[in-house]
Amino acid sequence: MTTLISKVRVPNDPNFPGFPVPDDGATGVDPNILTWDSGLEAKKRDVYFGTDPEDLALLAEDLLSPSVDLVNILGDYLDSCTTYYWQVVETNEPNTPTWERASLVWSFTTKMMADVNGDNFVSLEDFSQLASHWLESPCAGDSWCSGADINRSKEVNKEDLDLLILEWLYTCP
Ligand SMILES: [Ca+2]
Ligand SMILES: [Ca+2]
Repeated sequence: MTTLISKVRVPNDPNFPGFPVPDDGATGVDPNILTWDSGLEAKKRDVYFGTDPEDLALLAEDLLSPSVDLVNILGDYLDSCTTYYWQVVETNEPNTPTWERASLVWSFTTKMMADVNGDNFVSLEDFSQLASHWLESPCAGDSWCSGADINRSKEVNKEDLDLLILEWLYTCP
């Protein structure tokens, strides 16, 4: 059994995972995918994720590249106006790692999911965008039928309309 050596980070140390996307502290975002720059010589990566920075859950492990398909792994859409936290832990040798290096705990805050056009207000413009994609399927990839598939179910239908009504005339605090 090898004992892992956890190295102590210094700011912007290229040995550590850094430069998260979305940016640390970004607001009004709705990311499908989380990416970052790997530390030097990192071979595998685990990602931890959640709404409590003190209690993050393992989202994905043994990733070969610095990218995680957030929405597909969750199998769900993100909550509106919610701050999520995430942290990356990288190791060198996949099977017998001699070190692991953790990123800082990064965060981002989501927009309202029903704010299709991203102006931080749920209004007629969002409704008309939803209507223009009505019953479109399958919505996938990065755009989710231009955001009209509010709940990321891959179809624009009444469920999305219900979510829009729920957030009608609402802005994130
Ligand atoms: Ca809007
Ligand atoms: Ca949908």
